[in-house]
Amino acid sequence: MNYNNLEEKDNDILEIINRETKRQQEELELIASENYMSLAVLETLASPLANKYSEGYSGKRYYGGNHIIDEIENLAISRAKELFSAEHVNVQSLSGSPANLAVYSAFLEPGDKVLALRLDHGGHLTHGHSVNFSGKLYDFVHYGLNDEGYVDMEEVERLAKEHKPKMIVTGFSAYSRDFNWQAFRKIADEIGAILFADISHIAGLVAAKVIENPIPICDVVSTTTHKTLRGPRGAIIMCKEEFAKAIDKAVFPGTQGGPHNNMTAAKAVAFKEALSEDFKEYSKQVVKNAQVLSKEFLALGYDVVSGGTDNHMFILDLTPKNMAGKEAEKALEYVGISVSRSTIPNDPRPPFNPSGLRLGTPAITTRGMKEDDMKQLADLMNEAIINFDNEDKLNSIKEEVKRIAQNFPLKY
Ligand code: DSN
Repeated sequence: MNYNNLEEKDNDILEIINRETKRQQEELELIASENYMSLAVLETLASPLANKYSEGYSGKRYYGGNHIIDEIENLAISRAKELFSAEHVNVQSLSGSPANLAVYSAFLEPGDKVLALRLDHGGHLTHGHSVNFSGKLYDFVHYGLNDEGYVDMEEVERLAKEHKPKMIVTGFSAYSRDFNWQAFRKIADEIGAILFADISHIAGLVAAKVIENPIPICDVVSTTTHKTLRGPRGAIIMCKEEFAKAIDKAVFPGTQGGPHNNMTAAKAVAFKEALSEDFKEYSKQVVKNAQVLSKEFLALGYDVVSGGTDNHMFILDLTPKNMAGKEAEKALEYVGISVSRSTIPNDPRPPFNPSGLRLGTPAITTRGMKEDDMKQLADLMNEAIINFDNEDKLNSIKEEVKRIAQNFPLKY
């Protein structure tokens, strides 16, 4: 990319940007929540749209001069509606956590009961963890995974009937299997609960119709826009028309001020990209790559939670290798492969150094990697993990990672 003006004004920051860009070029990204946005999305983020304050919604702003910004927001909304078959979309959410805060505040009063997936079984901090606003404000009860590593629907039903939560949360940040949205709908209807899906991880796969669309089934759905959806960092909230006013009020003025219009426009660009045939092919490849990679690790003697994956990620259980997540993450970081350590269900190890790694394929698939590349990648990662204390070996793996990354260049 061209940074002529920055070069003139601030070489300190430019030098750091260049080093980070080089790192992204030369290393491989297997963090399940990361991706590489297109140059078109990136250019839009850097546009003067960022200068404008636009509190309010199209046609009803609290600042003058917003008639063109209204066009941006309307276009983003109409594209998101088409992409997800949504009745109503709010495109102003700044990120996943503020989006979830807005959803809760639209439907709940402090102290209300909510049922969600526990964090250490694949849920998210904003799904009621005690250190997060969600766990402090609302009374969360948690369901988990069964011994096979799948969401335990019997437990969901039992807890729903026992606690009668006002809301049931579906969705996750570390779970590799399809959710049975209809089964959740049935349980929610039986107790009169609001059904909320956080599809931040799988939104791109939903948009590409690789995964069943929960939006027509749930009352409200939030998603970030930068993971499998491959857009700018940010989020949107989708809901049934009957909840539109409550959601919009909860976003602004309830929990946010002015929207970031450059980000709204970049979301619109990403939605257009996601409506293309290319994006459907990309999304299918993301899942194929994750499935092949998980099989390769099983063949190398690792365990995989639930034995495989239906989406873009899986949780590698390092127990058979007698390794801990933090050490494996560190060895992989050394050789230029970014991953995030993860708990496995009922992990005997502490959360800061758990037994697993969460691996995802959205970013390496954007670079153009295919099934054949997964075997080589699994072999290299295994070598790095088992040689975590052998610096010479790690250095030679690092060179190999750099060589592979250079074969799949980024366009930045
Ligand atoms: N940080 C995101 C993830 O890695 O899943 C969720 O907040």
